[in-house]
Amino acid sequence: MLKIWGRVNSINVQKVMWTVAELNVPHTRVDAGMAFGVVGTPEYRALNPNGRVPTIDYDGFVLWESNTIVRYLYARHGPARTLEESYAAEKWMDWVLATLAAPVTTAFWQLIRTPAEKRDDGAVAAAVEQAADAFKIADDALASQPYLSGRALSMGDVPLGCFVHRWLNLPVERPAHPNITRYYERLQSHPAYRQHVMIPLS
Ligand SMILES: N[C@@H](CCC(=O)N[C@@H](CS)C(=O)NCC(=O)O)C(=O)O
Repeated sequence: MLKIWGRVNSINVQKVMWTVAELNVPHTRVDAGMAFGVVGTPEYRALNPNGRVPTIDYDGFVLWESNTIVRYLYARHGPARTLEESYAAEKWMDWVLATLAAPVTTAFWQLIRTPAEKRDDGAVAAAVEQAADAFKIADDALASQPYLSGRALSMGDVPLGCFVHRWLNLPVERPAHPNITRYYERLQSHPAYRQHVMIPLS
């Protein structure tokens, strides 16, 4: 049986929860992180020395790093793929980590998890500009195909799909990215996305 540790409002946990629901993998989930604690206990640190979420234990195989967990679950339970299909998805997963995650996360933490009087407006403005530039790259890619690595949803869509929900629900002015907007609508046709990713930002 698959066991997942992590609170549901963590974007990295959402990647895993969306994946297990999308692939119909039986699982249990334990709240952990932030107000739930757990991540500081010696037992948890023995599983994940980073003290972060998510962590999984799948029949005794322990794994952390959300993108790696998504890759593992798709390899174990996802549809068969060619090498090229796999790497087309891998590219976007790494791109989100390397290029998109930091500015969206800065804007999210400033606007959603920082009291107004403590906010750094300059940091928000810089992060929003950087995120908008990065989203333009994904917007261009989605002009010619419905999903990031082709005609069907794949693991390559999981990190971006989670960040798209955050980005489009932040209280900021953002440039129009029509293909990203259509992509967000398309993702909403997946019940697992609606259930695990489309939750209010907190
Ligand atoms: N690179 C790691 C990052 C993990 C991470 O930073 N998780 C955050 C939540 S999104 C966390 O554990 N925060 C501390 C907490 O929840 O207590 C991954 O993708 O799994």
